[in-house]
Amino acid sequence: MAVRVLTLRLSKAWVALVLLALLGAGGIVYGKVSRSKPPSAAARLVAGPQSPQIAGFVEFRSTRGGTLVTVDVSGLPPYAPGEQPTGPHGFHVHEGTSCDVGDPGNPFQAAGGHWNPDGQPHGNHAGDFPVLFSNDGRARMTFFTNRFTPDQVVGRTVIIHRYPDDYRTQPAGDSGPRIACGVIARYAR
Ligand SMILES: [Cu+2]
Ligand SMILES: [Zn+2]
Repeated sequence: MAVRVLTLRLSKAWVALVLLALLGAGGIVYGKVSRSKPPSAAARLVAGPQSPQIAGFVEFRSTRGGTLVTVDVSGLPPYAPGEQPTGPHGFHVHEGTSCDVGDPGNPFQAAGGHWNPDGQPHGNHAGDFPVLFSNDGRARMTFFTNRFTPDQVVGRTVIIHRYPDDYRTQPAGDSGPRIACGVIARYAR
């Protein structure tokens, strides 16, 4: 009888332990899955001739009600104050489909103007993004937009500019030279 009670208690304890382990493991797995969910679309950034050390990527993930945009870029030029300061950097989706450098003095003109499917003024283009703040050349940012799904920007381009975007000057916020470009492609799993 004593042995039976002991067995019963042990088995109850084991059930509790196994349940706790499953819950714990489930939580960890869930967290990992949500953080490492693959993007639906992504662009590898190509450096322009004015800042050839730039490297990085932009990812687009579907989320409830819109898209999470994640950028991770290094090799940005050091901040320089002035009437047109170098940094923080204007950052947009452009309507063109090519990152051909073209004229090295005025690169990436093949990327065209800001992607603007809704006929809005600059500052409210679907392709208008927050500026990138460099930390000794590195910028990382994730933000939410409900202006497009990842599929809708596949084939378009992302551009990083030397100057900040003022979000007022038409048609492009006076962001100046284009220092990096990436063609957005469907992400290969
Ligand atoms: Cu731009
Ligand atoms: Zn714009």
